[in-house]
Amino acid sequence: MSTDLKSFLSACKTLKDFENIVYVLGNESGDCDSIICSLVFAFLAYRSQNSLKGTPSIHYVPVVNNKPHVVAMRGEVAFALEKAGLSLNDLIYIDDVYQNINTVFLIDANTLPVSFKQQVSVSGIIDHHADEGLHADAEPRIINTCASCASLLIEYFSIHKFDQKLLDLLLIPLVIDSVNWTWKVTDLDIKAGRKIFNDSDLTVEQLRQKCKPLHAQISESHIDETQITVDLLLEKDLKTYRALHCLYGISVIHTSYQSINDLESGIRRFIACKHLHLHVLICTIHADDKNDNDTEAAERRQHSVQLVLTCTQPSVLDHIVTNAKDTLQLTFLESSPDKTFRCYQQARIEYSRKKLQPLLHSLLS
Ligand SMILES: [Mn+2]
Repeated sequence: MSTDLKSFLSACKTLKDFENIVYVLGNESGDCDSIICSLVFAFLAYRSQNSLKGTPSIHYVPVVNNKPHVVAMRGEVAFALEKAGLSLNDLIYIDDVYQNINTVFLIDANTLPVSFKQQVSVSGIIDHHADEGLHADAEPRIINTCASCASLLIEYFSIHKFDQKLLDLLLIPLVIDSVNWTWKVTDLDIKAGRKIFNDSDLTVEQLRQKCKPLHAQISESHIDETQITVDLLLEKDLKTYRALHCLYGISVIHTSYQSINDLESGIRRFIACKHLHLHVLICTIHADDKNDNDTEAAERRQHSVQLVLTCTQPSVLDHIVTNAKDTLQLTFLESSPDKTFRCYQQARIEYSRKKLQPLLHSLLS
């Protein structure tokens, strides 16, 4: 029985009995939350089953739903793995196991990737995105709003003994996704934070203070997005969705669109290569919050959002903008002469991808 993550992952790589494998799949963006949560879930599911029955009958294998060279662009993933004594090479990537997948457990997602061609059953779901209402038989089927999927995992495994090391690892996506306890924090996240620090009285502000050094380390691990190619940048945090007659992608970056060289031609190339009808780029710019020493300052924290919409049919963009501009409070910035590439300032910053996508989806259906 593997007692640490590294030997667990190498044992997973040698499994041959594909019928009994449940692949624990994170979401397509291959972000830190997805990767760490699918890893920890698979490890704990394997271990808790092992302690119950001896030899596990089901093998839970964590899978990164993205390509290694794209995940390598996420400095924070390498940072988190390093804390757990792992490297990017220890992970199992979708392309290596795709052919063998019969059953998946979805973590940080509640639908199968649009790229899946074969028949796959979904055995369970733990996720914090908008519920798309699919896979009703999944057990468990936990879909709750909170900053990080890590909080749901901590709740789910609360009856088991959690090693501090695993809790410390889950703290990393929690700090990233809550922007150090200032963004989308719910009671579930606070509960998880209290469990991690083994202190049931901690306030959000205390959690924020405690995690400040970690948050600073995470920020330093980020790769400078202005230094990587447009194609890689758009792919780095991409999610693809299928609407009635349309395949669309939403990428998130953390710099202004103006700072990216050749963005427009890059997006057009990307759309053609990914067979997308529409691409939405969300530019989320968090100001440096090193000087925030109090909650009030955190609330005043500068955070701005730009939306870049690209579609070969300008009428589709007309439709989206006409119907979403009030909700999102869009201000026009610029567009290509043919209006198939448009940039807006988005005042409603709480419409991140999680909230924007269902809105977009309803407009495209
Ligand atoms: Mn997540």
